[in-house]
Amino acid sequence: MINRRKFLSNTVLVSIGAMFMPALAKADSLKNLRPLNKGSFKAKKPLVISTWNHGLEANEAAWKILQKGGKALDAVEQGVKVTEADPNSHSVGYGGLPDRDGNVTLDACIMEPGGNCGSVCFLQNIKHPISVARKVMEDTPHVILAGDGALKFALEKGFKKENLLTEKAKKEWEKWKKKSKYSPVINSENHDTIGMLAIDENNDIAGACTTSGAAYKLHGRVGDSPIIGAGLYVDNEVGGAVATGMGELVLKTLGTFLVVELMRNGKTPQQACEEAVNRIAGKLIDYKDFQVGYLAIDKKGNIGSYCINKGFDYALYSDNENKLLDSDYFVK
Ligand code: SD4
Repeated sequence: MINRRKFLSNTVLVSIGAMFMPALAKADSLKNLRPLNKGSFKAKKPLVISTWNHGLEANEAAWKILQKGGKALDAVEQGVKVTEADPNSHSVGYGGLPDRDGNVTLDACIMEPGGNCGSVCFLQNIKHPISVARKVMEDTPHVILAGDGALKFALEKGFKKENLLTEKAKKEWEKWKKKSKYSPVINSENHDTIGMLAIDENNDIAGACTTSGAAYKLHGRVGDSPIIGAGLYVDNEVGGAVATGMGELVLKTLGTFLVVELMRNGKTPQQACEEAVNRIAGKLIDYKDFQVGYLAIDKKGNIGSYCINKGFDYALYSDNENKLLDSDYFVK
């Protein structure tokens, strides 16, 4: 059993504490940041794009829908469900690494072309939080349901309660408990939330984002992924963006809303993603110790991505080809 007080004083104050410090002092001054690169590229529509290499499999499911002339909203929901159900994905749904007390707690949100959105956070024991988020969007007057209320709603809607902590994830957690050291590792080792954006035949854009969040987080912690404008934002007139990585950095800069607003004001998706990473680097101390990756598309099918540290990749399915691409990065 972890001694809670000791854990809080030793681990949270020292390790997580660095991440939450509101300091500006050591952050890079904005004038020192790298000039923006113009390199967005255009993909043929319809298209689907998603974070990390598990996006390849998720894109396949989304593409089946897009290819038949289906809706972007259905495509992104069905796409990310593949990752939610995959026990080998340790940062999404079933098989996700638990919080420090051994609970798998899930965050997800979805946004449709009409500007409606739905979200669940701190949800436990439901394999497909993205589908619950869609029900929140479609069947309630609300945007976010959390914790027990989200679970109650899911059960009322016919979702089944199940154990999401796999033996493998439990073993990892037990190994971690021996030291109880909270030190988030950047990149794919433990950051692999799936965020997905699609443009359908009608030229409508939708997005979805789902995660079990940062491994061994404090019980009750909610990240950026279920927060509209942080983990995901879509404006059907302009484009969409998703975020992955250390949610606290994304929340502090409201990253995906920023990316979409920058595109509205004339930036390319690539420039917008770079500026959103620059914003983090310009404001937040210790940003180099963490990974954040942004992925964006505009209404014309231009694509951009950028991240803090090397190692973020994403999957693009367009023109009958599904491929994995590396993102450019800030810390060089
Ligand atoms: C979070 N952004 O909960 C999520 C974690 C993540 O890739 O994206 N991992 O902070």
